[in-house]
Amino acid sequence: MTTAFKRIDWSSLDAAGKAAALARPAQRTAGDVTEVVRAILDDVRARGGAAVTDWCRKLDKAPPRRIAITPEIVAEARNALPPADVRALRMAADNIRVFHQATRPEDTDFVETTPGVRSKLAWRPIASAGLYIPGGTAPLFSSLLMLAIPAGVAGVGRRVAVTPPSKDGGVHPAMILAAAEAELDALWLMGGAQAIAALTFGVELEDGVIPACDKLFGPGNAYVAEAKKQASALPGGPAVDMPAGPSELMVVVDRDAAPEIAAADLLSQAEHDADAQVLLVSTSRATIDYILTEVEAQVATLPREAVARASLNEARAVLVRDLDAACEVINLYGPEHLALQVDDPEALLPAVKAAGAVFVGRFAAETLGDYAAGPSHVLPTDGGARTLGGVTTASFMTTMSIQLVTEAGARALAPIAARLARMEGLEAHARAADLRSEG
Ligand code: HSO
Ligand code: ZN
Repeated sequence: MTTAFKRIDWSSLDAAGKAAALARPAQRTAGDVTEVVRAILDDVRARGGAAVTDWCRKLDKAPPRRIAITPEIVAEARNALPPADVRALRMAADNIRVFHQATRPEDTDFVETTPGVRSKLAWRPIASAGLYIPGGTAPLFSSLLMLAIPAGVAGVGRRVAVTPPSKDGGVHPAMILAAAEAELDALWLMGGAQAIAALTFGVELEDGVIPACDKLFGPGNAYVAEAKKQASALPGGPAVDMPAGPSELMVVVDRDAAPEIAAADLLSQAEHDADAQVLLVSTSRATIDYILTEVEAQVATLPREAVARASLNEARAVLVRDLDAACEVINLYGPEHLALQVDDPEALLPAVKAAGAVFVGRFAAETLGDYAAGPSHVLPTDGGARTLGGVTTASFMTTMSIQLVTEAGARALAPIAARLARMEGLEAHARAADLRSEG
């Protein structure tokens, strides 16, 4: 057996050992990424669209291009795909829409804190969202659905989707169909830090105008992630959804788990990226052995074997005494995806506090969630799940409080506020309150 999983015996570790055992490996691509991204952002700020076009030509060998999602283009894309592919995409889009419509947050009721003083929280969509759809080794049209549909359901007025061109400078027909399913009016073919710069500053390009966006969403490579970070740090810069690094999956199994299923799930994540993180957690050493043997058998048959093997080099298999310890591992690591393949997985849920998406039981493959179950697959990595959820309609919205005060309410509350204002030495505040309760 040659899979490279690092074996960890959890009960032998102290607190520092546990933290070290679960540490994410340092990213290979740190180096000059920061400087390159800074140069691109500075250039686009100074020169606008011309700079974006230059960087696109230089890095992607194609100028930025706007593809209008017209009925003709959509028909052409549909004809380029087998009907079953078109139906699958439609079904995924429908499920994503239904889930996000049902989970869109609603305004609260008014709460009366003092007679005559009523407040509530109201949700509003943000005005514009920039959606980055990664290209890389595979065109991830599923990520377009997972961002643009929630944004649409939230009611975002302007959704600007960008994706790198394929090697021949074009776009996969499924990307066009996904854009149509999400009711986008256009798709911009451009990628990398220059696309993030365009969405940050707003630029005029040959094919049209890209508006500066209020918030930027979506996963991407190290340059894209760094560009989002730098953009959001600019004065008045856009907000960003979350830091998104390499994808992660933690599979928790007990002795009765099906090895071929656990192995298949681990590999489904490992094939994404050489930096993808996969972890197996089990109460049984024998089960770990079965699963690792199965991983080895399956990986050799994969078209993306080399990528998967590179990822497996950083993979870990953690032996735990019981499922309480498994939950300790989960919550310390905070995986982007968590699969619970144990006897009574739902019983474990209350103890699970930190995971982007939880796949419950042997039938809940992460793959189903990646494409079609409904919730967005844009999720926090790198332990972000300890404090952050994945993309939802709420990610595309804000709350504002609305406060209604009657005359009686003002009489009751203004003296209190005035007193507190004077305690803080803020006389103008106090007078503004006094005016409401006098007379
Ligand atoms: N597992 C990826 C999403 C994805 N999988 C897209 C297939 N296509 C990150 O959550
Ligand atoms: Zn995936």
